Amino acid sequence: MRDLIEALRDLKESEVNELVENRIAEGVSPLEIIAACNEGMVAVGELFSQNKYFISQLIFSAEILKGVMKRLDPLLKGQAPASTDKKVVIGTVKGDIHDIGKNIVGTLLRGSGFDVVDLGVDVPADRFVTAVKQSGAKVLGMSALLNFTYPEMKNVVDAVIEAGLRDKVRIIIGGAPVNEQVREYAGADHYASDAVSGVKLCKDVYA
Ligand code: B12
Repeated sequence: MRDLIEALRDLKESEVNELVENRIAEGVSPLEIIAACNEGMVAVGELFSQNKYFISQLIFSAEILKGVMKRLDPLLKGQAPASTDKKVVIGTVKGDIHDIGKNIVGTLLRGSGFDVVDLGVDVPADRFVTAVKQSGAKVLGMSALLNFTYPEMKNVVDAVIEAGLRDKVRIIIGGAPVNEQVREYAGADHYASDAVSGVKLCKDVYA
């Protein structure tokens, strides 16, 4: 997958698309392709933090990855029918507009038979709370890719406590720079390093 990781890092759109097609044809799982793309995006992020890439390149990398996801989405969706009793509320926290990872989580959840209430990006705490109340979801998933939005994750957890819902909903957080320390700080129940482990956690809640 090195070639795909490097093509994405170097923003070679047509090469990325060609390599993705080749991998699909070879029978490589879409999840493996996503993992490689993730690595490519981390490399793009590193070049950005070293001032070798600028915001325009960040935007372009996201466009390339969105194109790849459009191609992979139908392969991820699976055959599972939407179920009404397995509900998950997801969203990217206030102040943050990164949504590619969150969308992958949503697609995989739907493919596993979950009914997903996706609140989108830049979601304030009260909207998370309202959605959990209205849907009766037992899982609330938050995505954040900016370290200055960690306090927002804590705000959401605090708002859930204030609404008296804390013992009714399991809170899972994710996003590239998030880790166990952030989970502890925010007061969430679980941290998922990738979409697949996030889906597994949701399955455990509803098992
Ligand atoms: C693409 C990108 C953008 C795009 C986003 C487009 C979009 N529609 O999402 C744009 C150009 C808009 C952008 C903007 C900015 N970005 Co940006 N961006 C990235 C980049 C390169 C890739 C992110 C990505 O899509 N990765 C691929 C996906 C698939 O990975 P993922 O999101 O991590 O998701 C996976 C897992 O984490 C997990 N997951 C994610 N969420 C959740 C949630 C749950 C519940 C679960 C279970 C799992 C889960 O599942 C996914 C699949 O396995 C990252 C670099 C990086 N290291 O990630 C920087 C990065 C996140 N950005 C960064 C910065 C600084 C910014 C800006 C502040 C730049 C600026 N000066 O304006 C702005 C902020 C805008 C805002 N307010 O949100 C920094 C953040 C540093 C930090 N730690 O705070 C990073 C790390 C780059 C860097 N190294 O400096 N960015």
